[in-house]
Amino acid sequence: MTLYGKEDRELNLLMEAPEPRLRRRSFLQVAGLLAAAGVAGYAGGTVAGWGDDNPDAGAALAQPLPGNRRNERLLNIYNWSDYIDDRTIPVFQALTNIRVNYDVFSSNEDLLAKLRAGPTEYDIIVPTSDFIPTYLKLGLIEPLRQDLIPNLTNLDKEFVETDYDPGNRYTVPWQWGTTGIGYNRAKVPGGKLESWSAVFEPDSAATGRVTLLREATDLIGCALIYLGKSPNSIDDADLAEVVKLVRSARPKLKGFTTDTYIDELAASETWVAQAWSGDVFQAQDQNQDVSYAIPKEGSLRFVDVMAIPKGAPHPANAARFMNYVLHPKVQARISKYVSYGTPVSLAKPLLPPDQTADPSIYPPASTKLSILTLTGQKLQKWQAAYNQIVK
Ligand code: N2P
Repeated sequence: MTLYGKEDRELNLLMEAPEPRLRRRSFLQVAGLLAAAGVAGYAGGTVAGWGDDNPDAGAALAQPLPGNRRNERLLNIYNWSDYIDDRTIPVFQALTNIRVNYDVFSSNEDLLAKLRAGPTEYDIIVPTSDFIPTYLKLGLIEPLRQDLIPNLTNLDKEFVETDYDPGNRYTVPWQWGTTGIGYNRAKVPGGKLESWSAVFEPDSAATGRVTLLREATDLIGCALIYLGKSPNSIDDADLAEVVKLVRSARPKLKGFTTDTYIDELAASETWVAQAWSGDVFQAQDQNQDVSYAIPKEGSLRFVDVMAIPKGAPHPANAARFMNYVLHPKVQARISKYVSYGTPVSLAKPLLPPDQTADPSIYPPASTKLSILTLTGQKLQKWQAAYNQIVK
């Protein structure tokens, strides 16, 4: 693979001064405008320097691609909100002449419900890895065209030798991170937070300024950790304690959210939020008083993975996108922007050293972090507990 071609437009894009951050809405507007310009607009984009990452060149850009169920140069992606930079999609479109529709969801529960409701148009979805056994059991995803994803060899071993999908037959990691607390140093006593008590037993002075994640696994898992239980417990008594704890916190909460807390923290509208690591750093870019903590009681680590819904219209286009995303320069660009961890170590030399050295983004092995497993009855039991808390 050519990493540093002379005319490597990807590298040039990466080295340019960072753009002001595009919020979710403005990103979608940009994507919409690009899409409205039509695929012909992208065919003019040169592919020089892309080398063996771009098998399509010149006139071939207009031809249908083999391996899709529908003969269209189209790709429908369904990813989490605030989880991509503003260049990756336009550059992919320009390089491949595949038009991308990019849509966002806000929780694993929403994503799974949508997929269970019947066929969708999506070619790529990005569930959290602990949900993969459920997707497989329900027959909701299909094997990848690995022959179209040679960059799978770029993945770090720990993202290949997994228990949820050994050998990446069904999934390709997108980014990974931790669950913790985003907080405003100017608003919390002593300017520092260290315990889950800040969100599960909030200070009265913070009433209406605290949010919890609207995501069953993080909510239940972290509450179990705070209560000193196993983060994988399905014990009825443990779950009853979790329900009691979070229900008594409710009157002090602003609410449960996964897709508004970046803006709320940035605007100092909220002071304390159960949050995913990179999201908090995105808020910090806008408000220097915002900090991130992995509580002393320990927390959770997650990997979000790309997968192809069974029967998706454009599985070959999806595989091409996965291959593109595994390019170290693309990984670096996404990771730099969203401040989550990359599963491709080859991308790390291309990232700002203050990011790769940041223990909040790349926690040392000594940090108390668990990875959830959602096998057996756990999902149903946790969902029931979550419904008693949130609904
Ligand atoms: C990005 C959300 C990360 C997803 N905004 C957590 N699984």
